[in-house]
Amino acid sequence: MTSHHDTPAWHLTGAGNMGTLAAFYLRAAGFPVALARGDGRRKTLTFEDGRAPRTLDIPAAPATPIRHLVVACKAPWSAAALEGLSLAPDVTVLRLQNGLGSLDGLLPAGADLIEVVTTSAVKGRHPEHRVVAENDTWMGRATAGPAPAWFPALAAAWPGLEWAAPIRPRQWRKLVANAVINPLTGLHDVPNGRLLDDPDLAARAARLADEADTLLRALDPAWPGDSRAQVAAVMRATAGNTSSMRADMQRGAVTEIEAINGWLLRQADALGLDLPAHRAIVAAVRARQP
Ligand code: KPL
Repeated sequence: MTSHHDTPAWHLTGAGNMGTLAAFYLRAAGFPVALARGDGRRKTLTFEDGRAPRTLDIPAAPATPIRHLVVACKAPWSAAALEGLSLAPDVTVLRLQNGLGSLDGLLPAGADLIEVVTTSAVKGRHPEHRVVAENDTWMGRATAGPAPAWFPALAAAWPGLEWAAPIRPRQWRKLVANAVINPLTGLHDVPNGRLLDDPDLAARAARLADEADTLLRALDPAWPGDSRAQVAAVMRATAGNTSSMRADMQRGAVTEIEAINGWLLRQADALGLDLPAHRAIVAAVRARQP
């Protein structure tokens, strides 16, 4: 007999690029995946490595309550995406979003929150999603501990997926890269690599990286504080890319600034620290969005 512990049935909220990628791998692992709300959707995934395109049908949700949920909507839409969903008291949530803290206060007290940090990249818009890079992906909780029973099956189907316990160092690294690269590329409408080539932008990036290190060191004295170099490596690896915030700003959408640099500012406030470069850039992005 198969119990739900062996074959979790997943619900998905946010069937954009990352949500579609997660649904594709969950399905490849043999797990049912349905949309948490709305009508079913047919997606096409294409790959840059010559693999044939794949069609993915994500049906509408079967019966609730939801026991396994992927949250892959943009961070600012989290509250709206979860509103009215019937979540089991011990729901397992995979959070596949930029930034930190976007589900705080939105989940049942007994929820098992598993954070996902990925360096994979998917482009395009519904219904066509182009998988441009399958790199490393980490899943883990804020605390150390073993992976759930379903994890090995998923890791076998999801290239580069590893369990990270705790997830925090991975999250903080990604957060700093996003906090430096995203608002600068969005405000100046440039690809990521321009932050290496333009001396003025490079200096601003260095200040943002240093301020982030100051805060993260205050939160955890073991934080390595090498963000300048780490972020420069991301800029080099993604030099031709349009960051997600630049893309949001180009189409006049609300950005993830509150979950990225806003999270840094909230932590800094709580510690009585000032991060003037982050304060200024958050204000500049807010002034430019709807
Ligand atoms: O994750 C990213 C994003 O655009 O949100 C980076 C790492 C900055 C790559 O573009």
